[in-house]
Amino acid sequence: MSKKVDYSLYLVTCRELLPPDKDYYESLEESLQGGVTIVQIREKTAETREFVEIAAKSKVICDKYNVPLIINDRIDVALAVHASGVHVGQTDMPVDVVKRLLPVGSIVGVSCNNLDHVKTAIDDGVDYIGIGSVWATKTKSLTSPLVGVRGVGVLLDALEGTEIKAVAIGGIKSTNILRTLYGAVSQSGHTLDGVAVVSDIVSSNDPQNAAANLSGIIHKFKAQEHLGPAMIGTPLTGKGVLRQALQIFDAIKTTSPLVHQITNTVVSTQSANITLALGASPIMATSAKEMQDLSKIPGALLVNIGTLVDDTKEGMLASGLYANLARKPVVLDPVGVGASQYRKDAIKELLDTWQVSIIKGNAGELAALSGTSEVESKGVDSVGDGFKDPISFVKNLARKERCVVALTGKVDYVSDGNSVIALHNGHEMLGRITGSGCMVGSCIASFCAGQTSLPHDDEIITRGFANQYMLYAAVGGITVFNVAAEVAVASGNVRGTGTFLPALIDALYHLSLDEIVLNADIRICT
Ligand code: 3NM
Ligand code: MG
Repeated sequence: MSKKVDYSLYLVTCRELLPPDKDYYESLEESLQGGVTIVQIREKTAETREFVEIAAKSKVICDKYNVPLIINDRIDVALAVHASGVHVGQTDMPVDVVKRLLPVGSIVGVSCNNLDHVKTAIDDGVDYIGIGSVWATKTKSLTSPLVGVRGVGVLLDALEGTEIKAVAIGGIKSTNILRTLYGAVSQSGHTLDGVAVVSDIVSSNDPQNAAANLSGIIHKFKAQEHLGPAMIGTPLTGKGVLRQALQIFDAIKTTSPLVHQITNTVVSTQSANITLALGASPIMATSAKEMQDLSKIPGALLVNIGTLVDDTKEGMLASGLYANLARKPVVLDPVGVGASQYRKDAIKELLDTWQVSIIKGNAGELAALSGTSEVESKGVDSVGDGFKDPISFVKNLARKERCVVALTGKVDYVSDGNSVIALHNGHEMLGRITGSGCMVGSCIASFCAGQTSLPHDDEIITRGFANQYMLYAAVGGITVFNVAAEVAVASGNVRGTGTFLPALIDALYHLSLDEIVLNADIRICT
């Protein structure tokens, strides 16, 4: 029997977190008025009599709003107040016993932290699972590792083909809920049925507003979920993509958008110069303390981990979060991520903290990032010929990370998880100077900023990190840089690697639309 339950905004109560002087029942009712769709009463220290009284009174309030009431852990309390169901943890009463004790049709949910938990929950035939903790939280002392936004998707995969619903829990608030909803996705594209929240609602003086805020984001997200990668005018043509890229190129020249770059110490000057040559405006700030201010300026963010240290990592974590909030595109260049465990851990932390719009890397870097050993790296360089099937690789990684992926190499491959585009421009001199990959990152970020400056008549909640627009930015950034390299060598001014870099900057500075059209080699892969 299927129970029609709206899990989208799942409130878990906690009297200890109420603001001073805030009445528990008043807070509950206000949060229901704000759009909470299901309530779990969670009492860890109340005596049984008190728990039953709270549950009974809460039930009356929830009934008024036609919202199901779930009891945490206590079957007896649920039976006593005719609750809609029970939620149990991994060390609570086993689900088969819970189901035997509760009336037929009751909702049974279970907390899951890993794949084994989910598999057991499927065998037990629960109605929903609570996946957590996704983010760090002070509300509950955690005994299991954090799942992380990207880890949720792996658990959602296991639910494919079942009717079991899923909510995420732990540290979810108005500032990270969109990242949570957008980033937690199964391979076949299923997202969460809802999010469960304690402190962001309960500890608010205005729980109605707090709930309405979350509910608003959830509903907008759900309404726009169908606007996936397919939104790009399909079928794509090389000419069509080029036209879009040229439009952005033009927008960069006319609006000179700011491109915030936290990059490595080897390349920062040339990255700033290449950005200027393109007509955009670089700012190379690294301190976490200035990230909030910088996110207010429109543009895009580039994060490059080439010479990562702890302090800059703090700046990167903060900058991406603020960029997400401001719906500003974020480009990640995971330089040399395969070289050390420190870099691997850092990339995981960055990708679990914010939603990236574009990931750009060579085969070795993207292999390390995705956890495959198919391609090895030597320091920051990729070893060997790259992937056997680069087209499938970029497409799958783009789906998994919910972003555009650009794999650089002799041929560059760009995918939004739907289409794959091969770019055949470039010159072998690029491989002989330092920082050409990093400069490509600057060009892509400049195109993201240019894209953001273009007028849009539709309101898309995930705009800043929505891949449907970022595909053109990635193609544009890579193409103009590579065409500039060809033009630089053809100019006859290059005598070696020393003169190549200034010739490249000059070529990009003077690059015309005609030159791009004449030289660009953009091919749609089938
Ligand atoms: N269960 P907040 S985390 C009740 O991981 C609960 O199963 C969790 O509170 C789990 O929204 C959690 O304030 C607390 O972070 C969530
Ligand atoms: Mg429990």
